[in-house]
Amino acid sequence: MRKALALATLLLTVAACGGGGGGTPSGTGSSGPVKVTLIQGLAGEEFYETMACGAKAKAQELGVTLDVQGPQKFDPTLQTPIVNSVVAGHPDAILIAPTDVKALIAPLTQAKQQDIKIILVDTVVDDPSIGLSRISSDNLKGGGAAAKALAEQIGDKGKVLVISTDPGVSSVDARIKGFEEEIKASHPGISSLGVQYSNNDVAKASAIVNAALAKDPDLAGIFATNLNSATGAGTALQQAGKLDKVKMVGFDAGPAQVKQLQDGVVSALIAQLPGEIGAKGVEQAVAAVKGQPVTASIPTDATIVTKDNLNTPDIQKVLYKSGC
Ligand code: T6T
Repeated sequence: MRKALALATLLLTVAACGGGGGGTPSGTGSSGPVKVTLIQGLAGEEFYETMACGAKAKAQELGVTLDVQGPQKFDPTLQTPIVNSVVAGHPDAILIAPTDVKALIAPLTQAKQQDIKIILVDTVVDDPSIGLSRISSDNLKGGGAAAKALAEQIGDKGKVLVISTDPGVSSVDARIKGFEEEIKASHPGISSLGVQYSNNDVAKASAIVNAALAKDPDLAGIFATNLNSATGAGTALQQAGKLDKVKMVGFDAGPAQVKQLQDGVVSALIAQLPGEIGAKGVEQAVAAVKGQPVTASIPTDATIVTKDNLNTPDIQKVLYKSGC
């Protein structure tokens, strides 16, 4: 486990990126600080709240006026009205985590046509012309690391199940791809039962696990591709008394997930750097508004968290928080 986990610590150097102070943005004609709005994928969820904290700190440092908004569910039908309302207020730039690769293309195209600079954080849309900068974890690599970690946990053999949120979310789709490619390429003793979708709902993730345990009592491992899927899956394993039989690796490191790690419910978490994603998003937004160079793609680090390294200072720094 330690070998795989040591190897699986992902170091994706963050590309240097342009920054810039506040002040009168070029091309907008308006005076005063650069105005930026961060549109989260889900308000109140620790990944996006940690992102907002990073964005707020950078905004304060650069003299940027930052507004943060987000839908109450990770749902494009709820996020789109927020985008439309923000566009009507005409900020200089929008940072957004699109909740669907296709559904957010039209509203973001409207924003682009009004010369609002768009920075994509965490997730993307299928239209490559949208997003002057795209900032996220290397999710394909993260999925591969999860596969290595889970294989180590289950003795490189047995049935595994992937639980994700919804098809069409770029981040978790890439994690699934990375996971399945690694299993297929290097773990012949492991058979994947495929992917089931929790719609980012904790209770639904639990229900999926309960059904999977009934259908495949010899289930050996679970990969949960995001925070709520992992929390729900872990709860089901604990309540079913299957912690000794089924091992789990989950993406993200929110408070509930860290407790599950401490309680032995989950074997490893893959912590992203949402705070850094938010901060770099603000930097790129200011650079774009001021006509300075912008970095098109910025991959950020992801780190495997285990019981063994949880209390080290470096790991404590990457755990998500509910507010700042
Ligand atoms: O895993 C993160 C994020 O990277 C993903 O795009 C959606 O789910 C989370 O927000 C966690 O809930």
